[in-house]
Amino acid sequence: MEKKITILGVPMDLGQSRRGVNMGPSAIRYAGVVERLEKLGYVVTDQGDIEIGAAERLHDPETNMKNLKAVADANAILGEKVDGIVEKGEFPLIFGGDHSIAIGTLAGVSKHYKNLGVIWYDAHGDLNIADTSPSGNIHGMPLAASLGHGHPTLTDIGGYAPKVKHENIVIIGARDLDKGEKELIKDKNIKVFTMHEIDKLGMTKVMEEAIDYLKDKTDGVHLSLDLDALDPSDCPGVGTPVLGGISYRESHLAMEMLAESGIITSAEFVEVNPILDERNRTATVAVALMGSLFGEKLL
Ligand code: 6HN
Ligand code: MN
Ligand code: MN
Ligand code: MN
Repeated sequence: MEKKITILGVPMDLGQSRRGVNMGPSAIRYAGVVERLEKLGYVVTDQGDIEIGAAERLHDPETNMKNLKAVADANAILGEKVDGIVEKGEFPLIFGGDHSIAIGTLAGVSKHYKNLGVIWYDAHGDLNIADTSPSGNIHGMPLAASLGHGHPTLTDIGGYAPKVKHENIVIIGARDLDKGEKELIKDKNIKVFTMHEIDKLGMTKVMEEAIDYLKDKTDGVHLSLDLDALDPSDCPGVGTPVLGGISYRESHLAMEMLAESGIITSAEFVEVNPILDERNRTATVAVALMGSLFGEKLL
């Protein structure tokens, strides 16, 4: 991993319908992320937050999407910023904001790799397109958009598509997939470790398989970590909690194994909503997991 980490906050709340997730970056900073990473020997630069445009709050019946333009505009700016961070040889560490920001992060990262891998750590697949979305919320669409599926306003951000190939992604923690998402997973043979596999195989085996699956065919791997992948008892501060999630300890193990593997080249932590949280627990968990991802050891 690079020794220089650059943080960028994205106070995006227009990709879903619950206010407060725009305060995620502040909550993560408040939980002590910079100090935590500096202690590990990294040089950390915080570029602050990018600006998010005004909400349209329109559910456009034509597109079945909410705030399409504002979400797309912010992601285009995010993509350019992230591109600049990678250009300088630094590790981009992005704080959401809702998960729609993965579209911009991947737009910025992916042009630097021939075969970018993505680990999507999430209760959801985020593989909807407007036609399959039950909500019209763009935070349920970023992985699909990055694979080239959906509205061109989203898929073509950064001026190219797709950002990633179906065979280069791994979803971990899924337990709430919509009908269209399941169809896409089967149709494209997307690698998914649902909670069933995590229960059955254990997190060690799941991570070994996930790392093996990506290691040789990718030249960089982005970690997109949605805090709702974890169980709501550990991470109550998320907008779309789903019971029966990954535990705090299993998540540490997953991050530690990623650190050992050395494959991760960029990361984002999303969906922290301090308004829905209890004493900033979810942001605190996020920062603890970043510690493990960047090599923190217990002994
Ligand atoms: N997330 N599948 C649901 C939808 O509305 O498309 C939920 C998406 C949640 C998205 O948590 O990032
Ligand atoms: Mn998500
Ligand atoms: Mn989710
Ligand atoms: Mn659902």
